[in-house]
Amino acid sequence: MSHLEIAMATLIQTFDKYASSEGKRNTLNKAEVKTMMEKEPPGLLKAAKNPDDMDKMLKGLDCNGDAEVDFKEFVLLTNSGEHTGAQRPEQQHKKPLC
Ligand SMILES: [Ca+2]
Ligand SMILES: [Ca+2]
Repeated sequence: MSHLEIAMATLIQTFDKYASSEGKRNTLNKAEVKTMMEKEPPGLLKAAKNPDDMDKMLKGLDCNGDAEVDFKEFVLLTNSGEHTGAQRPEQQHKKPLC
């Protein structure tokens, strides 16, 4: 497998692990996002370091406004981290992620 495929497989596994823990199995609710933030290594989700950041991030992530993060939204989150490196999210680009 290529690096990209491995990265994608890891994302899917991570998403599934937390998304299936409560409520809908194919979306992360706020509690599931929080658990993921706490348990996963910081490299995966560098955007959120404290609960306030997480709230903002969750709002920004939730493209379709259903208060849960589906896999597409989750991928946008991890991609935004990849592209920006140390930059602050509000500086990366003017338009929303979706
Ligand atoms: Ca869920
Ligand atoms: Ca959503």
